[in-house]
Amino acid sequence: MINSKHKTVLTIAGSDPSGGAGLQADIRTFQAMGVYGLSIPTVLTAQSTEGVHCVHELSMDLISEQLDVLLQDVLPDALKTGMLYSTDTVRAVAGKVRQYSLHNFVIDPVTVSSTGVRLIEEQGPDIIKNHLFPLARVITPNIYEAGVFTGKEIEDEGDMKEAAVRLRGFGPDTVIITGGHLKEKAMDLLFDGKEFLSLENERLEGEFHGTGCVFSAAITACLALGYDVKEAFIKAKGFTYTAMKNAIPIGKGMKVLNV
Ligand code: PXL
Repeated sequence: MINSKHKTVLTIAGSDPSGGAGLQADIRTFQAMGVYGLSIPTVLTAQSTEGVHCVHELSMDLISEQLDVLLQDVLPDALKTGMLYSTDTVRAVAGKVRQYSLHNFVIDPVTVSSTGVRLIEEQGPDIIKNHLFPLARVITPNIYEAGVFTGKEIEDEGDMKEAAVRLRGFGPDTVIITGGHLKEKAMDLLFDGKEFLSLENERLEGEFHGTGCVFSAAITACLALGYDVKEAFIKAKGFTYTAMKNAIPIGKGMKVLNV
């Protein structure tokens, strides 16, 4: 039941009909964490647990209008972005975050799908780096994305630390790099400009769809609930790990997280 004490959390992201990733995964996560989910789709995809078939952008006018109509009514306690796809969308979102003074902004800088399909325009990463990162409370790239934004591939913990420092130089308050795909161990690393905090866990066997979406959505929910960034990191990590452990094979492809 919703009451006036409820926190509202907005996701601006792509639609994934399988619900494993994207907007639908964000809303499932918000609901599980006890916050009220608002959502603005940026693109529609045709996809299943087996992969992304195509991406269809919504018009800029529609994305801007969705933002204005919603934000003139409800100012969320936190928000996150997922798949933005076009440079125009990135610019529009940056403009609205400034215009409405939105806070607790978490960026999951989505660039490719787990199956290797491109989820952003060629110039997208540069525009995200220059226009969106400076507005963020937290950014949550995985090691592949961190490599795209810094221009240097990440292979070990040392590379991760170096990348976190460089990424923070682009303007976000805190950087959290997720290292589930690291060779040596599954480790996530936070850097807030003062210190590092790394959280490690046993690697889980199998392929999972939407881990980055669920993790960043859980952090966003925690910020809305008033946790500080380190507490949000620890809670979101535990939440995501449990959801991965209990992941369900709803289709023929990757398992989806059981949030
Ligand atoms: O996991 C990244 C991601 C985010 N958003 C949407 C996606 C995917 C991956 O497939 O489809 C809509």
